[in-house]
Amino acid sequence: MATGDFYITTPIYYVNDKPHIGHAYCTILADAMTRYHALLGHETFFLTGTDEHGQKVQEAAQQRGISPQQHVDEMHVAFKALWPELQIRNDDFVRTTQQRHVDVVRHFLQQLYDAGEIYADDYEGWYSVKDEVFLTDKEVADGKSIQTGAEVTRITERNYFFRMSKYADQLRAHIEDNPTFIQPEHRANEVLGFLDKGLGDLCISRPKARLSWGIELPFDDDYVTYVWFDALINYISAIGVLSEPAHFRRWWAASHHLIGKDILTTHSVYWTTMLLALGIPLPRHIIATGWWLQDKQKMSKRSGKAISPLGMKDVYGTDVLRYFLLRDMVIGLDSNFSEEALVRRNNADLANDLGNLARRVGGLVHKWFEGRVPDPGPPTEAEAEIVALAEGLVASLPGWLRELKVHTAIEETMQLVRRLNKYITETEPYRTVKTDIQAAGRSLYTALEGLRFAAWLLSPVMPSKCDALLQAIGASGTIGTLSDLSWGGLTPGAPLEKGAALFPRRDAPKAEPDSGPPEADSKPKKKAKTSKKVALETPEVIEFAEFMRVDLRVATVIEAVAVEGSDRLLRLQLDLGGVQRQVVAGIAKHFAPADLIAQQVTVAFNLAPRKIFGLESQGMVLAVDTPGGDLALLRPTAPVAPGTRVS
Ligand code: ME8
Repeated sequence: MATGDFYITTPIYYVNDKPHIGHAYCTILADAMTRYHALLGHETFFLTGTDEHGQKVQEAAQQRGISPQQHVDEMHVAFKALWPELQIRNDDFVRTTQQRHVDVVRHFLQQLYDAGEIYADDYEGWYSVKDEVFLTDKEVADGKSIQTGAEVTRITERNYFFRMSKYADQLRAHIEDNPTFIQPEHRANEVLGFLDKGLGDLCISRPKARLSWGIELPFDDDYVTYVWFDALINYISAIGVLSEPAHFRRWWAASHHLIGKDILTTHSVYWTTMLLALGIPLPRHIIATGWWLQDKQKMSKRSGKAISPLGMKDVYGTDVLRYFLLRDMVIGLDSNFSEEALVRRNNADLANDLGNLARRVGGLVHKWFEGRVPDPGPPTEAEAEIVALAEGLVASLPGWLRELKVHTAIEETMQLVRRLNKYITETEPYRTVKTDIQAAGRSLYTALEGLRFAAWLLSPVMPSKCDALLQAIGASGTIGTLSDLSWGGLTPGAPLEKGAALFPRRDAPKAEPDSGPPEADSKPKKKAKTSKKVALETPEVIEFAEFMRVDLRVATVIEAVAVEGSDRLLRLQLDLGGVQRQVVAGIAKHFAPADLIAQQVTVAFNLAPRKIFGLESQGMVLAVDTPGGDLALLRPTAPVAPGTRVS
């Protein structure tokens, strides 16, 4: 393979229902990976498409009272039209009902039949209509598939079989000799475990009497082929395995199959043994992603939990949705999907860090430098550190991509953004501009240039927002390859475009639709814990002045009584040195009122008063959860005069 080629495929999606967030994720990830490789200067080819045959599609058409062909012609459009809206730039879209694909499937079926790799036999066993697979006794319990829970029925019929068992050892050797063939590694072990159980032959036909919607076997017109035998071939039919051999060889040598973990066996065992029998090299990599979960369940059309990706896109914008999906999922692991988490990401990373930096810096340039990129002048040590950080990101990117660490590539880029925010706070161009215009210009130039690096490196994730960001910082031209990205590329004097805020803050969504009734005591506590954890990863940076607006004081408890009707609340009377305050605190489960008398506590003094259980609470006592599930009060280690301000 030319080292600079990258061919990526997504699963081709069933058209028995509309696209959902799982489809959107896999396709967005493939798109972002393609764009990252393009940034590295690689030639790329990105294939997606639709899986249009099989029992599920036939049933969906029947339910609608239309022909399967009409159904698939209508349904595939939902996928095809969605991808551009999600800024997905696939090079081809394959449909398994296309003649170019059908011809290839029939050709290979005939080839395998002629070579004796396919034979007829009577089959008696379990069949799952839902998963469209035959199952062995070991894979069934209580009339259900152990793996998927789908109902199974016992059937006996004459069918055609592919000699899959013959290739088990060859496949095992390939997996063992190529540690990055199936990724992540634990999925390769899963496949080896599957092979250890003994590999049978694969039934690759369905009698037309039972299922007519499929590709007819070229050697027996009473049968159509099994939908997986048909679908898997899309990866090579679309790149011209028969019609354009040179094109095929080039891209196939660089092939990456991105799939969900639910279809690992079909890809790593069925597909690979089919290829071995056909004498076609195996794909270079099979990459299995985890699932987006909601309430611990896979989100998909089948579970009825699907959140429309279009819905999220319309509320928050495609770029924000893409950012959330790619930043919050570690490739290979499961992740939880919630609108709340998406808004948190938007506010912390995009509005607060990236958007805020662009706004601060842009505002100063417009105010003091006539809206033009300032002259950087000679750099100092502080700038050198930032240049090293930005250039380090560029150098690390190929490694992160190789290791499938898209979330790391994003996070490290955001660390640069956070560093730039800090740098602006440290170098104070808003102050130095009045005394040392050159120093102010240098700070602002450094921040703009850092933002340019961030825009390039985040462009595979948020293509249109990064374009807008480049305009806003006076960077002209389009994003090319990273070899064109070197520090100092911004031209002094270039105009910055004024525009609307790039990443507006969003309100936290109202209660999640599926979150169930709130439990009086445990719910708020749990929530507080999660939000603390997330905040540690992506702290919402605030200015010192903002922090100083919170008036924290040490107070002495002079009265503590249980609030009637609540087992959680205590009413505390606090002395702040001449001033008294009443605070209602949710600490009754951890402290006896008598033990609190004369204790010192820290209180947020200037909080707006709130009514809690009908009582006015004029502040908040600070406490922290202990690992044992208790609560500890935050207070000075030596006694101080009540009312002393914390600083
Ligand atoms: O299986 N989280 O099609 P399909 C993440 N036609 N990804 C998810 C997901 C979730 N909750 N739910 C689905 C098929 N996916 C076959 C494929 S390929 C030759 C044939 C993604 O419409 C994931 O990638 O059921 C999964 O493998 C794919 O959607 C299945 O889509």
